[in-house]
Amino acid sequence: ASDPVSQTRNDAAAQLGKDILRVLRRRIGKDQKAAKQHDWYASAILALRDKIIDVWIESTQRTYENGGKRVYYLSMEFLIGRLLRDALSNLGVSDDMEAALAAYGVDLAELEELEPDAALGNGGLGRLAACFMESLATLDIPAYGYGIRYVNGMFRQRIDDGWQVELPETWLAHGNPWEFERLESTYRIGFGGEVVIEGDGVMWNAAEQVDATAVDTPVVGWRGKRVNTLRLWTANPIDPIRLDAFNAGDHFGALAGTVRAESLVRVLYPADSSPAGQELRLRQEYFFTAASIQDIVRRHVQYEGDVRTLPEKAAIQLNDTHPSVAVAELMRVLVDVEGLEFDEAWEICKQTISYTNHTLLPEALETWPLPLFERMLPRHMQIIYAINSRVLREARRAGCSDAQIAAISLIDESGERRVRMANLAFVGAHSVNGVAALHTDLMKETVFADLHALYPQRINNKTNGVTPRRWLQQCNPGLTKVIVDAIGPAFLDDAEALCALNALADDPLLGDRIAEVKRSNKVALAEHIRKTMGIRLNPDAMFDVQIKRIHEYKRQLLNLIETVALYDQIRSHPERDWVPRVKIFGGKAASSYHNAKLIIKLANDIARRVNADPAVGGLLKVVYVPNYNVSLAERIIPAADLSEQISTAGMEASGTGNMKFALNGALTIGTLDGANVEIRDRVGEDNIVIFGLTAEEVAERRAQGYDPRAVIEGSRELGQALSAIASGVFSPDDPRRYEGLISGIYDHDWFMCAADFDAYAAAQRDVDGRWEDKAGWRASAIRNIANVGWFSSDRTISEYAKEIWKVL
Ligand code: DL6
Repeated sequence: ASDPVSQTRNDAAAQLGKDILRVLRRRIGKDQKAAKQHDWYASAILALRDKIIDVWIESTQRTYENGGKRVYYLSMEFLIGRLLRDALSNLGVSDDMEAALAAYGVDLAELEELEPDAALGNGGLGRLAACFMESLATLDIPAYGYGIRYVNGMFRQRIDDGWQVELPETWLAHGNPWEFERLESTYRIGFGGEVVIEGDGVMWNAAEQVDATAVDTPVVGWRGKRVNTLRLWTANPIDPIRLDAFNAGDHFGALAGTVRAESLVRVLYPADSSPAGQELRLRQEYFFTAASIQDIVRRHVQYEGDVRTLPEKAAIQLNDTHPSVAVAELMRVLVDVEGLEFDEAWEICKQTISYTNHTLLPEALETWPLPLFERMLPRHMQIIYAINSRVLREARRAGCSDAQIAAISLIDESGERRVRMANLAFVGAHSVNGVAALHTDLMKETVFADLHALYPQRINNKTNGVTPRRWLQQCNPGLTKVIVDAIGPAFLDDAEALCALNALADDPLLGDRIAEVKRSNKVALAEHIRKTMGIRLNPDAMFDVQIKRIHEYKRQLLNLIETVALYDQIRSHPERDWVPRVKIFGGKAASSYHNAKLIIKLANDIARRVNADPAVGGLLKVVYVPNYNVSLAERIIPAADLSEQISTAGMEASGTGNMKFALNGALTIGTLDGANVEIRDRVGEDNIVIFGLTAEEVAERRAQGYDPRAVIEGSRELGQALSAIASGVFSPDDPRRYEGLISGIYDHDWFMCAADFDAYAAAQRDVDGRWEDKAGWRASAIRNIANVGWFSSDRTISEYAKEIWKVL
């Protein structure tokens, strides 16, 4: 084309093409003829990376020159997924890259598929950290993410005969073109040993030491304004090999230090709602936290000269309690290394640190056996005692009772003595936030009630958000284009501008275009499922999706029971006008979580039976997509019609999948839990299907002595579905397989599947009715897209920045 814009584009693509060839030759060592797909992949990323580096260096310089405050986000997990498409899109060079590669006969989409999914996280908490990193760069806030460079991240899930099998994920097998090792940023991390008095102070003589070395990954903000750093720590032994031992013939013993160091960063613990409780986990937590704190203090002292101004220049956010040993570590550095008085250090610590809580599940609140903690971190234990004595004296002065003091204490004395990491984070922070309004209220009323009474200003809410770049623009380019055509491009820079769609919600033309995009996304997903699983799906059926970690409180089981009930109904009443549905499930279970793994097997057993039954005539299909991860979410969410957000009310802190689905035009069926409450408030109750007990009602039912058996006896549909499952209809090879799972519902039903069943089944029939009103459904889908811009992580981050970190 000859117009100036196309010419500039062509020039940019041609230049990028040259850059790629140069990289291919100079860094990969190949020419165009010899290059394989993987060589093109690496060359494309390295050529793009060169562009990113320029912005990265400029961003860092700008921060030093402005002397601005930096945000440090400490997180055990960063579920970043693939980076190529994200970086291309945020830099605005996707088309150039596509054209540049096409000139060599290479397809960008195919290269994107070669990128491993960086799964350095379990689920919501880790993905939130990744969305936050992108929004921090987008909002031009100088920030570092600090975490662990796991060699094997989240396990790869294979489904063998319906059972989950865990395999190691080798995401680094082909190297990682995004990262930069920073050998100069290496810190020595100690464990164990003893504390001795030395002069006026104390000295911790650690028994064991490893080196933590920084590995940096650039994080590109929208429109490439800023590039921030994700700094992940890797562990190196101080003595890679003990030659004395080796020469004496102890070849394995000589390498023990290396093995011990490497084991620190080998695996991500694959449980997200119950702490692993193992010594290695505490070692991991201290390892990355101590390296991060030392790095933060080093940077501050180097540029500011005085550690006392730390709170003016650094905001440290603890993502859950995993890094909460930071409170004790910062105190140790300030007192033992920098020589401050304890009280002055304590004020600096509180002003610098803030803490986010992500769960109320009591079993998920981390505590460590005191003897283990003391053995591994003897100096930190002393510091924790010193903090505790100050806090408890304050509590006493405030008139707390013995019971309140016991609840506030950093040490749980109720059984075997344990260090309470949530209490440590709470007292060591100036801000403690929940992740949705309901969750924050419940924090005040339940787990932190006594701490809240003592420090009533500390708890605040920051409702989660998701980055609309990855979760709308990149994963759903078709929808993005339709929206740009309808309301212009303002929403690309401000997701709340999507609300302009409200005025067009009933426009049949827009409804048609959005429905066309949805259908083509469904066709693409169906094709992927056909290729990978051999199951054929009807793209005109309703795609009803529940993808998330498998946990009893998330109630995949409720969905499955209702699926069985629907299956029964379709067979009993074939004459009715059933809405064809495809039930899509996906998610991983913690490897030690027996019931969660059984639920996966049940989903697969139901799928096998239902999908092979000619009596349902294609009206119902059930699919369990293996190895659910970020990349799969990017395929599935744009193709979903119905989003299942059905946790027992009061148990899901927020949810973020709920936001992603609504942003892509799916309707939600859900309980009044977590952020569902706020989604309902924004999209309007006519555009979401809410059912079931509220959090308050759940608590009341439990307090009154809930009797699930009586509930089941009162619901024919539920009783039949449960007895079908329990009696082996779906597991003829092992008829008793689900007996225990189902008797759990009869006996206690902690997650209230029975109590909510009838309401859920009725809500599903309501969904059917809405689906049949095509125009109504489309208008609701548009109203969802229009009103969830508020759930952008840009909004969330700007709230953290203004109210907690004071950087905006
Ligand atoms: O805040 C992010 C995410 C919430 O959206 C989920 O509701 C919540 O379950 C999740 N929590 C975790 C792990 N909990 N712990 N510890 O992933 O956080």
